Amino acid sequence: MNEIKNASETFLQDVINGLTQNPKSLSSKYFYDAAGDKLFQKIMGLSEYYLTRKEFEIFENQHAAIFGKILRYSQDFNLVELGAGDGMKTKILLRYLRSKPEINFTYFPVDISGSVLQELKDNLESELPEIDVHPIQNTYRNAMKERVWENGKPSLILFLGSNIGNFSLNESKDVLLHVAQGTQTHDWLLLGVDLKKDPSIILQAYNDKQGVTRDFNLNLLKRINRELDANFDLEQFTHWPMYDPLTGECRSYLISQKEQLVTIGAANKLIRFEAFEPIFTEISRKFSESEISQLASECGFKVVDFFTDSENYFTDVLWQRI
Ligand code: AVJ
Repeated sequence: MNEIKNASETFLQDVINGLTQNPKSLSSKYFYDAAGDKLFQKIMGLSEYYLTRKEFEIFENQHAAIFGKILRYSQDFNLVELGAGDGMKTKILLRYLRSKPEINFTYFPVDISGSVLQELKDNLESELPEIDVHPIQNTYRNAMKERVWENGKPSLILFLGSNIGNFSLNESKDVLLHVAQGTQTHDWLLLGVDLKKDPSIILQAYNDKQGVTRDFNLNLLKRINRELDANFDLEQFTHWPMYDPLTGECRSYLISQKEQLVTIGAANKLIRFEAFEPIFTEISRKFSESEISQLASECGFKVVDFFTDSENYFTDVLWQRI
């Protein structure tokens, strides 16, 4: 009960802070309530959203090569996944590990969303019941600080699906420094990164024809209405994604279509919007291979190998802690 209260107080605090700043912003980590989880699952199936498909291809074709690097050193380890979500792609890796009797591991999926973690746990209990699963509902940084898995064994940290792209450059360094601080020398990080590519391909992935990504973005306002007793009129906000090839940032905004006042009942606050004022809601950063290598060295890792799909759209890069 206490935890639930704290979580919703933090949510309220973050929303009020974000909406009283100029420019206004809301954190994309709040996209993922039960409805947001469902919408993101729908996004992963869209033809425009290549990211999931490409990472799937990498795992299908290269899982043995990836684990060939890691398992040479230890057959007994902690498998920690930051932002596990529904774990669909990870299941390819889990099935492979389970098929090797000499390998001994416990799986620690970390996610901010309790509903998606429960779904993952239920799914693994029925499909891969031999795997020892310990879900952790937490943010990446807090999970890396608390390290409930710590037992002296080596760790492989999975940070897949371009989840690292959701941070500003400074924040992503900070998250990766938390990973470095929470691991030992020679531990592993498998990092899923979306690569810089033709801007039109990237933009379409965040502006699909069916409008699922629009609904996903707008769902944040719906969640604020429901959980924080607010009255956003969803008809009066539009989805606006844009990609900057220089920074590699795909940014999403919600644009207020008119001058309007919105009440956040839980804080007894009125928020004023000017006509066409944006709320910045999400960043999905794309990297080049050289930027990934630089990030690794800045954060205390060395690059062991890049595992990339046939079109060079996406890469799962294996880092080792130095
Ligand atoms: C789950 C953070 C990887 O940034 O591509 C999908 C979320 N946002 N469509 C991404 C998302 C809009 C996604 N990540």
